Amino acid sequence: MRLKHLSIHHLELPLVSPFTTSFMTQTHKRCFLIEAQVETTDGALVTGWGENVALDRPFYSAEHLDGAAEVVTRWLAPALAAREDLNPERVSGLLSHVIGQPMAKASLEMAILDAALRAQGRSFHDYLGAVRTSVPSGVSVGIQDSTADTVRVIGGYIDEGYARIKLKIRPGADIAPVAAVREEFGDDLLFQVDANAAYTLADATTLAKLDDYGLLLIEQPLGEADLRQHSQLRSSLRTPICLDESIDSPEAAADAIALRAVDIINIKPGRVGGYLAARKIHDLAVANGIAVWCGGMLETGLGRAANAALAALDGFTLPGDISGSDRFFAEDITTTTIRMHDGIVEVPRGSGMGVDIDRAKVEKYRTRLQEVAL
Ligand code: OSB
Ligand code: MG
Repeated sequence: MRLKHLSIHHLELPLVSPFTTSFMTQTHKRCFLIEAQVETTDGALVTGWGENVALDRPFYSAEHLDGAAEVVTRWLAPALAAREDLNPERVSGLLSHVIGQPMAKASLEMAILDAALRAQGRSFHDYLGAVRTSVPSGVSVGIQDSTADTVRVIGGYIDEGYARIKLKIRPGADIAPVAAVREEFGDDLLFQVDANAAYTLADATTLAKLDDYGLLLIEQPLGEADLRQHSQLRSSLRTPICLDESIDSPEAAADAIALRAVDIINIKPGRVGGYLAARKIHDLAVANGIAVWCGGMLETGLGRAANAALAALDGFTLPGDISGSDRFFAEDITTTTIRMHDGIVEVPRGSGMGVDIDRAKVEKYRTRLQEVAL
């Protein structure tokens, strides 16, 4: 197949409530969707969609949204356009001369993958060889203004039926809210925390206090480049260490495992360069006895559908950040949306990534449309 045309739809969706991490507060979700038009070898024109998960500021990873759009349009898409023999499995190799930019690359590969699967009438779930048709649904809870608010907000998600709670922490908003949540909801609650790189090794004593609360894991306590320090911290904590920001490729995952820096990996397809790299990390982790779960980046219904399919692979043994669309959005841009019930979400299994784009909703939330002729 051949890539003929890209439309980049820049979107801004209001969040139902502000989302605060150790690095920023988001009130809106900004992202772009790539609509790729491809011509198959038998001459059919097919459209595929990809979602870019870069944040609008480079505070979580080195990429930012407008930069990712520029990288896609100036360097990535042109590198694919010349090829008559394009297929999803070739995309990452064709883009490897561009250094870094995993989220930009992931979004373009996703659009090509969606188009290729739609051309075959095949679902991503089937393509992956996933067997489970539903996955446990966890929710990521932002830092709240007070411990009382934390308990109230988490209580709401427990009442809704979420299978697992992840609470964002930062220095000064860590032990007290964690202790209060355990006290209120008991030891059976599947509960974990995410520091988004807010600590250093000098905080090892504080972090060790979390060992008293039976957490499933602590996610990314230290800086993204600090594999060696995570290895050192790991030997002084009982709470399992999960890496998010540090794992930006399959190679980084292999290094973290070799350095004994990690017990559990949060796999986010955008952060690691795409869904195919995500599957490689899954396979590598399974082979090394490392548990994985699927992370999220406040995706729209498109990205969440694809994440749910990925999370249906066997090695995803922990609940992911695959909450219902209504966790973040009053209205989504896909015709069917992800819903959580009884602690699970069903994996959408329509053609391609499993869901269809609602063009009226895309137009409603669109701030800019870029056309890229190739
Ligand atoms: O660290 O997992 C994270 C959102 C934006 C940036 C980083 C993270 C997150 C989340 C959201 O925790 C999880 C979700 O999409 O449900
Ligand atoms: Mg995280």
